Amino acid sequence: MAAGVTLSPANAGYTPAELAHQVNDSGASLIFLAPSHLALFDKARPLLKRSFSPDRIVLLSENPTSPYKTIYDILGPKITTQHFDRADAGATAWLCYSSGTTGLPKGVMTSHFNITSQIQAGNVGFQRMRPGDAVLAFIPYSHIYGAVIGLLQPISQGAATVVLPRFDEVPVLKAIEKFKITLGLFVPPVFIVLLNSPHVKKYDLSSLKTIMSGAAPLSAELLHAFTALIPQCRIIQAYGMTETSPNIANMHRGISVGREYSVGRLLPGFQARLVKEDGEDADSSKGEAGELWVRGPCVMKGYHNNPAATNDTIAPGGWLKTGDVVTRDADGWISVVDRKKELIKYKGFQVAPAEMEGLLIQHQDVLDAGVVGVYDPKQATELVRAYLVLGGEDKEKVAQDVASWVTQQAAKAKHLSGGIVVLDAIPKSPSGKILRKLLRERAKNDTDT
Ligand code: 4UV
Repeated sequence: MAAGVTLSPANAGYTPAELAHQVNDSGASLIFLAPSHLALFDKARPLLKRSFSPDRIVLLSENPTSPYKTIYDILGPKITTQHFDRADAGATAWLCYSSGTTGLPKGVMTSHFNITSQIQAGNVGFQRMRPGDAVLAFIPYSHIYGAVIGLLQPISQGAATVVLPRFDEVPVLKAIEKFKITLGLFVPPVFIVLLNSPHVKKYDLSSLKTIMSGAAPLSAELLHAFTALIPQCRIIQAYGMTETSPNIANMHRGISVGREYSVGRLLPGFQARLVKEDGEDADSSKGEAGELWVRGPCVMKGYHNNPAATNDTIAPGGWLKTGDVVTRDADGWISVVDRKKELIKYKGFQVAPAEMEGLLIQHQDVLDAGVVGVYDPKQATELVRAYLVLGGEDKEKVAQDVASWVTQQAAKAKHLSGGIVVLDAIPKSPSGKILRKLLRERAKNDTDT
């Protein structure tokens, strides 16, 4: 980043096709890889638009059997502090992928200015990081939460960041004890796993001062239950999106009783509007809800190579449409009450229904598909459910084949964890648009998966 390049972080759990899509779409010209991902990259190669000569591939650690350079060959054995002044504040620093309010995942152009603004705005209250703090980040760096809050904010403030490749119960508890973690970055399902864990009591978690929960709604019940488990630790809920670098609002000044359902107040620098279906601003004093539109220095530059999607998302005046329906009380506390956009959140990961439907109809026995999220309170996450019109005789067997086929084609978040429901037809509008709202309503009552 300091050298002025744009980084596009890819999910380590991607399939070759998913990785190839991001490499091609982002126009990446250099690939940084852990040696454990060389095999994945080799499988993606036939799908790539450009060929990568060996000098365009850099390994992140030594691997004696491969011809590629490592990052240490480039930086030297001892990494020293250097000042770079090549990066222009408005240049794209980070290109994460997000489906936004509709359609397929798109590259979100996050500038250096967006990130430094986010770090300054976010480094307040209980989310503040300073030297001596240790932040636990198992949230992937391919997601803006991991990238900005888990990596760049602690580094910029002189705090330590402790990196784990994924969330696993015991390694996480061990890391909290060993590294005296002060700030944990969680997503809602993690609270449930730890609440049910027999191991929690075996570790010293007394260093924890704050845990941030983001990327999906955290219920007041979970918040209270976890506070009872680790009483000295404050749970603060944060809300935001890839397109806003990410944090828009959080409980940076703590929670007040009766406001546990809220995602807190706007971060400094953000302005907000609540816009109703008819385009008018909602009257917050009457408790009216509206789609949250925000503007400010953390709002992305736009979608990479996609001016049409950018124009649909950023309204005149610089207002970014979040796709979330919220209310705001007289003290400015915001509550997310609905999601207007198509997006499904599986354990904080994005799943774009349009991408899943496009994939599913490639299966020979899938005649039509509609995909929605269904909430599972036991895991505190949405699951991915497919409504399918199927060919073939034995529909049950075909459905099983489709489910296992998807596990080969897509990263784990996109597997059909919410099951398959077979329909005679997918509900559509006269213009052919899938009526996902009807499917979501149906999902609330369905027991037939
Ligand atoms: O684009 P994205 O995948 O972005 C995120 C951002 C997560 C974070 C994490 C730490 C923060 O401090 C922060 O501010 C944000 O997940 O998905 C964006 C959508 O996820 C839903 C909402 O629909 C967003 O538009 N979402 C994110 N956080 C919450 C949430 C939340 N706390 N409550 C309800 N929905």
